[in-house]
Amino acid sequence: MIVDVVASSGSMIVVSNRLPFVLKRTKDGKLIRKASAGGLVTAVAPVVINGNGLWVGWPGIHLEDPNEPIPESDPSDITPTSGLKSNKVVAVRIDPLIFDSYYNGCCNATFWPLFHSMPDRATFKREHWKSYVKANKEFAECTMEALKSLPRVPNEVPLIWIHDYHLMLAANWIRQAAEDLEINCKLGFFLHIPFPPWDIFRLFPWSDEILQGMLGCDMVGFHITDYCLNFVDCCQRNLGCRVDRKNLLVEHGGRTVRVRPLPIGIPFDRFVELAEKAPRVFSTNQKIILGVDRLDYTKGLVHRLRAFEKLLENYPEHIEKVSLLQISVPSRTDVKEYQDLKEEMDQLVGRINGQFTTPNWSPIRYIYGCVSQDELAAFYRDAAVGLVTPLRDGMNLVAKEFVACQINIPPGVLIVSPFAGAGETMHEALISNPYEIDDASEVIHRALTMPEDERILRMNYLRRREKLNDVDYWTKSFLSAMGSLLTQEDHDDIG
Ligand code: ADQ
Repeated sequence: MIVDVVASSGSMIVVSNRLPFVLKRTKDGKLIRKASAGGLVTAVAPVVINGNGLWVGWPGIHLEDPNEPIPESDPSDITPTSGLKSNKVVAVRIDPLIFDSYYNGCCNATFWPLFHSMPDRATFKREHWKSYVKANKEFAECTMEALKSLPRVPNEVPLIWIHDYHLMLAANWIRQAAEDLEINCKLGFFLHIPFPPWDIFRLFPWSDEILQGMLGCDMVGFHITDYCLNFVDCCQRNLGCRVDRKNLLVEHGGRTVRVRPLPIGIPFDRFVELAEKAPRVFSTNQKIILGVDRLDYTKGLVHRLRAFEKLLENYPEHIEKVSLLQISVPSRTDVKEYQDLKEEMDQLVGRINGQFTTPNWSPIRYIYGCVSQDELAAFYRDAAVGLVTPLRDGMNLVAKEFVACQINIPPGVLIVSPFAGAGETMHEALISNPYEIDDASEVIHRALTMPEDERILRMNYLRRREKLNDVDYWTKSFLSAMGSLLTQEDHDDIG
């Protein structure tokens, strides 16, 4: 049962690498806020605002003056974070060189590829690790300041919710500092990317420290059970912890840590509303296959283009009838691997279009940029096929946004990679292994030729599940799992 945990247990402190908005400096030196509107922010911000909470994170800019105040949101801002007053925000300040080596180095050049099971792309540098330790300490200290500032209410225990691979060490320091000061709190962690199997994880030279950091929490959440089992396995094999695989428990430092699969959802109703309002975007009768991704090597974009090319070679009946619309938002553009990927994509799109384009038709339409939420909803709604084929992905929200917007009857078809968390939970999608180009092209053909009644049946199930398990449900599930710790702690025991 989902309960109103924050109301019953006290306030919440959210800790994430980024605050739910970024600060920008205008030409005249004034600091202003720029809102972010992702699903996570939409779901978590109200809990912080309504539950007397605080949000600890880096503000997106290096602030030199430690006393410079955080500005309030602009009166025209109608995003969920507009209610987050500056006194509810703790901006973490980190030396720019340390930040660069922590964020671009350890987080994005080591953990990102390693946790996506791509160790060949990972770099292991002692300097980056040292910066990661320093940055995590900084976040932990800021969180402690936030915790100390909360009013102490009898029988209420503040919850601290730490997000993602940037902050895997912080929990342990927070726990120790809180214990020293005799401040009661409960700590939870959620990892948004996959947790890799032991033989990959142990390649990281300081893997013990990572596990010890995460085990500073009372509960550790992942998208799916496989990642939970990987984590439990690593705790046993790296640290020698006693574990209970069935109940997903790890014993560490005299405490029992719960591990839970908590698949993230999207703001389903908001996407439906957008899809209902958005004007038509495609002027032709051609069927559109849609891909929407950050331009990242984990998303399988090169494999996807090759599968589409194979489709045109093997099934020429789709020529002039089907186009692939690939929308890729620029990401980590100052990193060489990402620049190389952009180059490869540009060349591949050029080559395939050069080979197949006719006077009336081009096979690939490629947008390198961000599109608005309204436009995105219209693309999702009017596409015949949603192609979500990452090589590895924690969950993948695009698959969920696509089905939410599929309000036309008959609907389109979703294709998902089995290597995304979404492939584990969205059972009625067509599953396609992106590494096997021939098979991937067959699956696209199957989607394009699927009978209407099968499309309706599959999409109905997919939509029903995502509506029920939306992002609010996810937030409440997390809080509920944390909250039940307050009363059931004594029962968690590895027998
Ligand atoms: P990401 O790797 O960023 O998230 P994803 O879950 O697909 O991946 O979310 C991307 C978001 O960006 C979606 O909401 C999508 O609408 C938006 N987006 C992508 N391309 C866009 C474009 N061109 N224009 C506008 N918007 C665009 C990480 C993990 C995922 C996990 C999420 C949440 O890597 O596996 O699902 O966190 O936990």
